[in-house]
Amino acid sequence: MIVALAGGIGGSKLLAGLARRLPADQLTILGNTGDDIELFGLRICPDLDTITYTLSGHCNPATGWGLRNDSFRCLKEIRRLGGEDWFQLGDRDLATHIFRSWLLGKGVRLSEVTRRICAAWGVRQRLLPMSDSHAPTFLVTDRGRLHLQEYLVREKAKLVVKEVDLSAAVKARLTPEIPDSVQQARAVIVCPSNPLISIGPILAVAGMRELLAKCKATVIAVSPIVANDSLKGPSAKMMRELGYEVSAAGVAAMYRGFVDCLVLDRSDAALASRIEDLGMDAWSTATVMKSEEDKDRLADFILEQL
Ligand code: FO1
Repeated sequence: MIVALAGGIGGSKLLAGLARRLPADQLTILGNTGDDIELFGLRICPDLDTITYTLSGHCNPATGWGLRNDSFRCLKEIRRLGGEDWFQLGDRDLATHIFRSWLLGKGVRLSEVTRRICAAWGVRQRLLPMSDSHAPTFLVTDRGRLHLQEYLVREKAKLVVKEVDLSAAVKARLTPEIPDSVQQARAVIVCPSNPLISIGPILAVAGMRELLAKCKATVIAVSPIVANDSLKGPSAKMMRELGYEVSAAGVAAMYRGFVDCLVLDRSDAALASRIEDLGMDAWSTATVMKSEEDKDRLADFILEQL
């Protein structure tokens, strides 16, 4: 059994490779729900949905989120009625949010709702939300405290970040499925997702770091920072603003204490000895995933080391 911790877009790339290489019943994914937001009375879980749509082959390849060939007629009507339309919710995507919100309203756990949505999309890997409680991430910026999606999407990640507020995740509880799956795992893979806002919330849930530090599995993280920059998204900008070193060594420092090996890009191989000084192995390979072959190659590299 392999357990993978993942956010949305960056994480899904490696998950696509792992899913092609492993039997479906041997891959369990712990998905970030710190990105979740309530809009129009609906619970939107962007990372869980990005993973589901990617593994089912229906994700929009142009954006890395949402559904391929979706339309936006409902959102247009919402705008006409005076509602906000900064968060692009497609018509077919909305069905997922309506269905999820309906079940949550009846008291069904998010883990079970996610299982039903995955089954409907033909996703046979196990996708577990990091918690059943709603635990949104907020950012304290130079223009005040915002929900993560307001910062990322509405403000286009332009504001200066002063603090990542994970207090809701800290108060959230792990689901019973999570310790069970980590204890059965041969390896835990931390996908190349943003360490602050995608992996950070998962690690912040009470007991998660300790669970990973004590488990028998080899814990392998893939650095999302290559050549001192993020490949996509605001990881590097946020790390810089919050005073972290923007490098694979900076990522290693954030994961110190529970990660056994950090996979870094070949171009960063010179950082290996600094990373090893932090008490973990450093393996370098090509980590940039532009094509499906790149995703398979990185998945193969990781699985070959186990
Ligand atoms: N990202 C955007 O940049 N703009 C959007 O309007 C947007 C809408 C959206 C709707 C559903 C969904 O599942 C994801 C969506 N995303 C959008 C992606 C999302 O904001 C983030 O990239 C993730 O939360 C970070 O992992």
